[in-house]
Amino acid sequence: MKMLTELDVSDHKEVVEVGDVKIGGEDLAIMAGPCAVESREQLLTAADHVAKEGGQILRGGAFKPRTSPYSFQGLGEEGLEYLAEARERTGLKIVTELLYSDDIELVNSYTDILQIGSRNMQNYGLLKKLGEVDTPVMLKRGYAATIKEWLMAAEYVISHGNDNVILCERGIRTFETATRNTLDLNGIALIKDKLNIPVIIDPSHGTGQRNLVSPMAKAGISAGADGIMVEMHPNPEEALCDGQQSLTLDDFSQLVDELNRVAQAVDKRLAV
Ligand SMILES: [Mn+2]
Repeated sequence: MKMLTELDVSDHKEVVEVGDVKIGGEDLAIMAGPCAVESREQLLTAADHVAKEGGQILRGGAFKPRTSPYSFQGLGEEGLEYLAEARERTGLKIVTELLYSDDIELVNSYTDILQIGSRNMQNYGLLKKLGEVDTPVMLKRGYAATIKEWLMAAEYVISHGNDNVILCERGIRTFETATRNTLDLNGIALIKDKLNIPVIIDPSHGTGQRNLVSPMAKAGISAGADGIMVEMHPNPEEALCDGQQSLTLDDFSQLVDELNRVAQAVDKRLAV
């Protein structure tokens, strides 16, 4: 029973509604798009393809937390404007990362889901501020965080007033170096068993390799995830960020087709 108590998150929602898109329950959510918003043309090309294949949510970072301060840091508000234009054009919802507390008003004025990245999972000041908005928050797992620490981070947002929380498993750092991270499918099965809080799987960061994204996306859905978030780029070779793990447009089409069959096997459906 101790274990159950430790995994308890108060008043969480089992289904989070993002406009008319439901995350959780019987629906599978598909979130896709480039790691970073690089240009208007790049983003709109990606958005058109996500919409064409039946995805519901467009991802794209306007503020990028990069390991090196000399790497591309994102387009900032210009990137948010392109995301808003893509939403207008396709009807897709938008998910984008909020990196700094100071930007919460700005990012919240554009996005449908506020993404909190792995490096910010335990930024408690930021988490408390997220309690003050109603916008759904997608909380990525810290790359060195236990499941309990991750759930406690979610609890920060919920206990400060925002129960629209979605978790995202994106892999953790282990002794294994052959892949970028180790995607913790145990965590998905455990959370769905104990809590039924919505969980999205991110096999792009979880593996770091394009060829592993599709198999691990399917594995994540089989383990109980409520949807996927994948990186997809019109031309991954030219990507300014995470090209090696980005699907091509054709790869993405094939993945959606395969996910349809996996969804049937686990009594879920691709939400439209
Ligand atoms: Mn990325």
